[in-house]
Amino acid sequence: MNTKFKTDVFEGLSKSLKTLSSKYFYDEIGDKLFVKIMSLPEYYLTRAEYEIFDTKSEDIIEKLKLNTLDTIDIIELGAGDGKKTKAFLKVLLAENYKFRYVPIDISQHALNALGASLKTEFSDLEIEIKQGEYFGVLEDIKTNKAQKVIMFLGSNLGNLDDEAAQDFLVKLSNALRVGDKIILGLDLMKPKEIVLPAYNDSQGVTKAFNLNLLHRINRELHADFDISNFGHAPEYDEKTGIARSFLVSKKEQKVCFNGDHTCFTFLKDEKIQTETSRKYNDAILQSFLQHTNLVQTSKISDSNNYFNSYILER
Ligand code: AVJ
Repeated sequence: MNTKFKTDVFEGLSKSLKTLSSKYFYDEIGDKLFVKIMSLPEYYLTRAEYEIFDTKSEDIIEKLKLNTLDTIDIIELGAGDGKKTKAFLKVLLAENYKFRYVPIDISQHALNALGASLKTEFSDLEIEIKQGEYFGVLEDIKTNKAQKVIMFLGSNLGNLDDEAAQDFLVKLSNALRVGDKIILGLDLMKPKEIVLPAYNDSQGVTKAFNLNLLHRINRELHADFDISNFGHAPEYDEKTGIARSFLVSKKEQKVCFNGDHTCFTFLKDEKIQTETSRKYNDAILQSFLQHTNLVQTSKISDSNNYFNSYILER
């Protein structure tokens, strides 16, 4: 069960630039911390994207140019808490579109919670929960002839390094049929005075979120990280638009797994990279779409121009 986690951690800590994958942030505690992050004053991303869905869902729907003859599959990659999606589905229902909502997530727990809250809020909504990896599920429903709208929100694409993001878009485009659409939510490049505090909030929630990864490794992989010996250090390069978070070793130290079975040494100030959060602009997205069958047909921005909902079409 933990073997993939363990190999990934050992591999990452063996590199000359130590790395841990941000996908391991989201255990039970990590999920709760991320919910807190979403309402932090400094974390503008969620508010900006919610504003788009709250005030401009009509506009998004119009720009999707949906074929209303058939039932549409609205497929969301990553279930989330559904706040933005609910604002969107509400308008689709009000405009009498015939659709099914299909949230895909790796976490059955998150899906159950979302499913239950949707059932109470929208009794007429047709919902089909799919537990699994995005592409596994997309492959399974590829034969389904319905027009698809894929929702991939929250700037989650930004967690992938550039090459991986391009591969992801190629795979996504290959899972779609001509005429299918994507709503892709991306955080935009902006001054570091705005980006950095979003990853280094004054209450220390993001720091706790980052350090939780070490707690999780201690708990699940029987390591002996002394958490107080590590600091939280985000960086943002305005020129490239790439934000990264690091854990920094406050002193020279050794961390061992399973007693003394496997140990890793850390120099004073040595960093572990834990997360990439790329910020986009139109040109970067355009260049990433070059190797896909996708075209950008519109974009909708929030009032601060912090965040874009891009509409793509296969
Ligand atoms: C959910 C991946 C978009 O990178 O901004 C928030 C996760 N990490 N604070 C992001 C996150 C630290 C978030 N994404």
